[in-house]
Amino acid sequence: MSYWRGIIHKYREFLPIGDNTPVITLCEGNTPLIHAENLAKSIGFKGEIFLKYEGLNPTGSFKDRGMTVAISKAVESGKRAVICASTGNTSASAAAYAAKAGLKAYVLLPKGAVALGKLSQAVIYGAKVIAIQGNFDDALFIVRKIGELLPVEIVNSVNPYRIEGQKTGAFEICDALGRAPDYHFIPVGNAGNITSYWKGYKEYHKAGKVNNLPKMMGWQAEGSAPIVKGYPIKNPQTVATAIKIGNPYSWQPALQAVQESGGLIDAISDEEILQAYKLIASTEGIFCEPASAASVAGLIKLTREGYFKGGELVVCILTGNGLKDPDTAIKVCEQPLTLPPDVEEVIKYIET
Ligand code: AN7
Repeated sequence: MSYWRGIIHKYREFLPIGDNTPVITLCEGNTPLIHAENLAKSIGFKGEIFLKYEGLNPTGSFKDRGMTVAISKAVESGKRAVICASTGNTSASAAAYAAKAGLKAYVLLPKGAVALGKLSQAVIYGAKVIAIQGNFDDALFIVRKIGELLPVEIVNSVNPYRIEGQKTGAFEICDALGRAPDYHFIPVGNAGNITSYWKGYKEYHKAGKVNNLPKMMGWQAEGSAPIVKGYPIKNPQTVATAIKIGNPYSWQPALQAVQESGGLIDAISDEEILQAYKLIASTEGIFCEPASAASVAGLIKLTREGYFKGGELVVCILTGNGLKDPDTAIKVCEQPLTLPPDVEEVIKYIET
């Protein structure tokens, strides 16, 4: 049988999985790498763009790649409960994998700052949801303290197994392209994912699976750009709630990824993020969440500035599914028409 059994089964030799590790999987990974010709044309990019659509993971984001490893290792070490702070996606993923493993899950969310779809996921999977009257950074501080005091496994990306699992995204891109891209565009929040991808590319390169390495191009939201500014942001703001993080845990490894690869980390405005968000949907038929669109927004910005010579192979990571945050889509698009139930009334609006 050759059915897809998740990233641990596929990439076991690259992961810290032993004979006694119980594999807790929801069959994550194997997400599509989509050739975005329409998008390239509409932004005037003279190379190839591929979109890695991580929104098609089991809970709708890239977090599942890390969570299958973190939860499997938590079970192996005898833990009965897991805890995380989250802007939404980590909590959805932790709750689902904990449900599958039969563990208790505690998720701390910044009150009023999590997209409704993500909150609904944490609740239905049976996690104990605690809304903190503060931001993500406050919640992560509390989680790390509790992790020191109680035998509960932290499943934020402070947990190195999360980074290990997430690096499999890089393996899939290399397997699909037969090489690494020239440029890897990615949104940056807590900075775990950019760290993971760089680790993955380097390991695949070292193993002789690819001969090249990409430049790592990270994108933060302007009102929430501590790494770009060089200091923590006390009160981060952005429409892209997933990356509304003022003091990222993986700050240093993210900078290292950018420096080693010859890439960059920069900021993009909310307006540019929302324009990219709409453009990805209207040109490629792909609905990602606002934070995910930061990668494409960054590509658009650099293309306009004349950064590229032409002929480059670029991968943009679309980290999460747009259905998690329908409120934002409805807010930024034209409102639906309301008409009487009458052919004559409706036909006025149909162009052929
Ligand atoms: C869609 O869920 O931090 O730089 O608590 O949900 O690895 O943090 C989410 C982050 C990008 C940023 N895109 O990744 C959380 C959380 C989406 C995200 C990021 C997140 P990192």
